[in-house]
Amino acid sequence: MTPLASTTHSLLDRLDVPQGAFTGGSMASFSPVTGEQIAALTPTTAEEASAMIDRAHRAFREWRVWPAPRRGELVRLLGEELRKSKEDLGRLVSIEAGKSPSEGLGEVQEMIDICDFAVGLSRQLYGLTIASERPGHRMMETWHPLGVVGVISAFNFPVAVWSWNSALALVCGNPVVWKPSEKTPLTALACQAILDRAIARMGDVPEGLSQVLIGGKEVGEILVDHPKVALVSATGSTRMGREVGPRVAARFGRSILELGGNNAGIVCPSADLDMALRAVAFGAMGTAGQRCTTMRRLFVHESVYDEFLPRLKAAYASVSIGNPLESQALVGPLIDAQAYEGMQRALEAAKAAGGMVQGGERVSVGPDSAFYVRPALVEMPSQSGPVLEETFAPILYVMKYSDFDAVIEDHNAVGAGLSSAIFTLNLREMEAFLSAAGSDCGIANVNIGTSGAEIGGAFGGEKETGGGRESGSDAWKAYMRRATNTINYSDALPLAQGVVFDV
Ligand code: UN1
Repeated sequence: MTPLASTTHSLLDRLDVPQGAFTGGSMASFSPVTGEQIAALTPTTAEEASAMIDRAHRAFREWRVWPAPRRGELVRLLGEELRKSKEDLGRLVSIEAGKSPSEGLGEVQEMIDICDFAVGLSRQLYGLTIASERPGHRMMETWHPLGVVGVISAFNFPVAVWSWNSALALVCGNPVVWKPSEKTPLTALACQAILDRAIARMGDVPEGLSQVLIGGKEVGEILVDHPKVALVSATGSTRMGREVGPRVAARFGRSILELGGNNAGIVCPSADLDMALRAVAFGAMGTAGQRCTTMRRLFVHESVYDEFLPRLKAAYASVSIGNPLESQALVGPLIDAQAYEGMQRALEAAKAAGGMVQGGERVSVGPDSAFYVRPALVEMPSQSGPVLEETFAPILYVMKYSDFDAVIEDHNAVGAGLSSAIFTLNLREMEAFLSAAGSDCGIANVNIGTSGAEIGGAFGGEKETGGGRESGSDAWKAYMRRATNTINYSDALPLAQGVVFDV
């Protein structure tokens, strides 16, 4: 066994994941840090997956009648267990997704935060009381648990996205069946083990409340098509969402889609350039450009372009790139060879469209099976070719602008609509960007970058990003069904709209 494999195994042992779950199986899993194999898992068969969904559905019948604050108690215990395992789980995220130590820990913090949020929410699943037009009548809306929630998640936030969905689903009265990315199954097993500790402390939780399916697309498809999965919450590419959305809709299931982003920043004449520089650097290079919220396009006003660009180029030339397990480098590896090839293809296309590329080359960190790159900065004459697409790698396309209204048009002229940012000290520009005629994204920020959203707000975006919302605000409503109730406490039966029907 390689040293990294044995480090991984001892972490998994400490996290209470049974040995048999990650050794001796036919599905190899790799770490992007070195490209080495670190585990061999056993894929879930189609029959097993169906049986697990049936089990989850049986759990639903019990869990839905637990008082919501009691369900919240389980999530409170999950938050406690996550606090205890923060270091280990954060390190496992770094091993499996290649995140810097700080970002690995930050992802676990995001899980703790959503648990806290969900615990409070468990006492706030409010409905409205509504005035009835009929005398002696009252109307109200009641929110009920929905059913089994299927979660399909991506490699880049291998644990936080599960927790956004699970913490809310559990307090809302729903069991969860999770199909993690086949690139990051180990962190999923660790999350399940951590939740199992909370379940053991709680005592009488129904069996099958949370389960993990191991495997690729074929296993995810079972969740998508199964009639007992009431809601499919899927995070991944727009291509994936185009398949999942219609299939779930065809059986009248619900879906939450959190798909691609092609997020942009605008640096205005009055921008605090020091702040913009740091925000753009984190937004575009953090997580090696592998966040849905990564900044991929940057519009810089012509009056500050010549001052800002050299500073940005210097940041790109000097950013630390390295092994996240052995250094505090800010940029870790790409997830795999395909990601590297996709990045190179996009850079070639950018050159063909007149782009001037700085960076993007492979950096040698450890074995040849790991793919580290210097983030690429590409000055583009216009927004065309690969700039219109999401390439899941650290490429920032920079364009010069002169007119504010025109840059808003360009900003919105891509398929995706996840996150956006404006850097300005001008109140009019700020408000225009946030207005109905401004950014068309689900997230629009002022003087911060596009990535690193807090859990308190609803997370998600418009257009090809899929329209789903997860995490904070009232995103919980997607995990429940709404009943409208009309109660007649009078001794008469007046009909609505004045209709007469006397028998
Ligand atoms: C994602 O990339 O799917 O806002 C999620 C952020 C993180 C979550 C990203 N809090 O960048």
